[in-house]
Amino acid sequence: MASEQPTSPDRDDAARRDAALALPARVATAVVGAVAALAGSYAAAGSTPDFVVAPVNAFVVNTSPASLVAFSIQTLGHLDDLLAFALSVALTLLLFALAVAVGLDAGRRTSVPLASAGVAALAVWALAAALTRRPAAALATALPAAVVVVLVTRLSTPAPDRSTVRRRVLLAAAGTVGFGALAALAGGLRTLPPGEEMAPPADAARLADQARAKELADVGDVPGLVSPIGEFYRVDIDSIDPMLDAGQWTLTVTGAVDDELALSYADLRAMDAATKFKTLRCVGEGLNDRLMGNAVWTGVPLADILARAVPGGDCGCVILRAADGYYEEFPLAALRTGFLAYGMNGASLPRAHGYPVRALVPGHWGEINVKWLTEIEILEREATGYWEERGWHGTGPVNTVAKLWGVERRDDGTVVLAGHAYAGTRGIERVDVSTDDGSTWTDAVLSDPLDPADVLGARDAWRQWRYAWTPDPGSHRVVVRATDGTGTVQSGEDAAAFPNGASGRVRRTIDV
Ligand SMILES: Nc1nc2c(c(=O)[nH]1)N[C@H]1C(S)=C(S)[C@@H](COP(=O)(O)O)O[C@H]1N2
Ligand SMILES: [Mo]
Repeated sequence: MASEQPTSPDRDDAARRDAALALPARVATAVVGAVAALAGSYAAAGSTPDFVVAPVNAFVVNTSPASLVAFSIQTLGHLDDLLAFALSVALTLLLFALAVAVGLDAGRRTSVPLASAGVAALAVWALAAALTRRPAAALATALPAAVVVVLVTRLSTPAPDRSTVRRRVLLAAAGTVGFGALAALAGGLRTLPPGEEMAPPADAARLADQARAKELADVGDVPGLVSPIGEFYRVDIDSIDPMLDAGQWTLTVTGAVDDELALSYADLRAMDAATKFKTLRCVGEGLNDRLMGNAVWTGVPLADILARAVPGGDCGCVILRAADGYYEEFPLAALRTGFLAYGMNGASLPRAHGYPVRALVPGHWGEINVKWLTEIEILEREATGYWEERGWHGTGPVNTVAKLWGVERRDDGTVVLAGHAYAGTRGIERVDVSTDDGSTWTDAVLSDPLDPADVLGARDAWRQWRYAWTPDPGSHRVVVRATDGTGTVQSGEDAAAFPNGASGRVRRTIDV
């Protein structure tokens, strides 16, 4: 005899609820919850290493195979950073979506009210805390994600059907967009530049005036001799820069030294300051690219600090370490001529350029000019720097280069060619231009050299050049080359930036 299976209304309801929250709805809820979690994190942390995307970005960057990094820097240039960042955001969203999904799944296995939201909040919090190691700040990710889950899974009688759940997901998504906008504002305020105010050093204004006075007239839109802070190129391993508090910052000098030192920001500021020009150039830039800039830097000569520590060690080498996990090894002799900068163009060193303190090493490729500097370790034996582990050779002096950044055709038929030339501490002696593919050469006009104004007398700043020319009709192959202060002419051998820095001469075809 068939017995009637009594169906409890409760179980019916649970089944309905479960069916309404089918896979597509759970996926959508997980994604919306993940977006809310990221927005919450951004609202609390801004664009700082406490933002949950930052550690994922650091992981992506540090685990990318060297060959891929070299390839994408050369083919994508700055897009490479953007791509890595987009990938990091996507990966972070995926991780948080999984955490929310864990909650949704747990909720389906129990009739405890709000179990989904509770478990989702816990999973999201644990993930954020593990990524950022900031358990308290991680709450800012858990709360918005939990609200999304509550909005979708909250109990109602009768249990929601699919279309009700769909409406709820849309509502949660719309709410998350609004919350995201507010979070963007709040995060933006959190990321205001660090507040250290610096009275402009007198020398900074004097040097800026000097540079302006020495700039060549009539070079079109070729940049001036000092790069404004907002235009100074930037190269960072991570997309999100460290945000350091000068009051908490210390620089240690460790390793093979007679006296280990720990210097505070106040200690540095109390030392005798110097202000000087220095040009920086990235080893990874293409021959005629613009990852090269010049600024007026204020800070303390490293010789004064090393004199206190008294370095020894057998390799004559040193490694600098930074708050973003970056490290570069190079000869101690180069560091002895170096400089710790806390000012740039008369203002406090900006966060993007290493606030509160960066190293500047005369004449060397940008990469050993370590930003957000935290430690100088004098080594006993050779080590390998961040970029050298990835195949680059960028710890030495820069290659000589003349850039062709301006080609201006005048109504009277003149063509004005102009650009910048840089050879590190060797200085630029001459720039020649050929309009016949290198058969004959003519001197360009050069801007007067910027004052060494450097305690060490090093002439480590670029010069502008200009060449006005009245071409015959036809096609002309223009080539430029610089000669450094030792009389050595810029190499004519073409090489890509990887691994030793671009070499060869900038060429351009000009049709008249
Ligand atoms: N801590 C740290 N220092 C760093 C880098 C970095 O990623 N992290 N990039 C280096 C590279 S490759 C260059 S070319 C210069 C660029 O300095 P800028 O960003 O101030 O122009 O900084 C160097 N110092
Ligand atoms: Mo660089």
